[in-house]
Amino acid sequence: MAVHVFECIDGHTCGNPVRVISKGAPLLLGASMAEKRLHFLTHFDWIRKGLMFEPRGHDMMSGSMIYSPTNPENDAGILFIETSGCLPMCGHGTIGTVTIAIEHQLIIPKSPGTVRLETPAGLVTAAYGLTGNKVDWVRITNIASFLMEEGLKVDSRRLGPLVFDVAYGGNFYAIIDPQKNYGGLQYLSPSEIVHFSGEIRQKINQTYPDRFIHPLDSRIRNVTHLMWTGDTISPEATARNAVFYGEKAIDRSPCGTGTSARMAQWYSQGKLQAGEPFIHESIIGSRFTGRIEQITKVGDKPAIIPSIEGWARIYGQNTITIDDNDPYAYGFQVL
Ligand code: PYC
Repeated sequence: MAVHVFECIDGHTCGNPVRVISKGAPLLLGASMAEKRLHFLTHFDWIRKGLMFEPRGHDMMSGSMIYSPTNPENDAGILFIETSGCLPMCGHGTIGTVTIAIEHQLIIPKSPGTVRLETPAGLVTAAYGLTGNKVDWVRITNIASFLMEEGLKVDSRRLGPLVFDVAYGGNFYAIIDPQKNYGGLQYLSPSEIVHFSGEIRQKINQTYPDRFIHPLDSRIRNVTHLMWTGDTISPEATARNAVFYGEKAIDRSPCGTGTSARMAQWYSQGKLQAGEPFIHESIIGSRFTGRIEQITKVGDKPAIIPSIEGWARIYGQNTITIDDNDPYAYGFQVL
């Protein structure tokens, strides 16, 4: 029996939480963050559960641990932890982690103003702007994102037949745009999104088994996130979305990997060109600005290299203990 102590710095990116574990992260084995992620999931997942779920966290809690890079040209490696697991890539998590790491000097970049980060999904660079020692904004250049499938069908118990596209932006997204049985995000309440999404995601992965696999990394597979789209709140925004993930979470930020996936969808459908700003609004109206930086390919699929700019703020520091003697040491969720 032991009491495990974790020093945490808590913040949020455009409303969605980011808890950076500054002390107490376990030593991980592996030649890349993808391998270290698997080592963590096999041996240390209790840490994620204890720090993310209730009573120390909540349904939307997410965070990260910072590691030395495996390639000395890079500045750090990053492991994302969430109630939903360990994502290959997390946009809001990267923006928040970079803000916290720069302000608290957890990462000293080799080239001030840019952090080169090894994520399980690949190399991500993050430019940032400072006023004094506060980070005002972070712009990440994400991994290659692409439209995987278009016009697939699923039957929702509550909404009836729905058509969706699947795109990758660091996670696989089923994107549900307005159509006959779904008028748009503005017609659904947040609790309806949570109630409808779990069943739809399960049916999508059951109906299309082994269909959504990253062409270059078969460890990244299946639709994990659902994106509901709809009318913007502000006339300045290009588009709005609500991303469902885990069992009960809706991203409060506009979702970095989701924005990347949606820009890839728009690019492939001729609705967005390289260099055009894509102002993506979240369920609470917070915004990321995306841009297509480069056109590329993933396997035989046309792909984009997207950038996503947003901001994060720190709101506290926490020393959290996980006591093996606590019946809820490894958290719980009320579903
Ligand atoms: O920003 O990429 C993101 C993200 C994924 C899940 C929650 N946020």
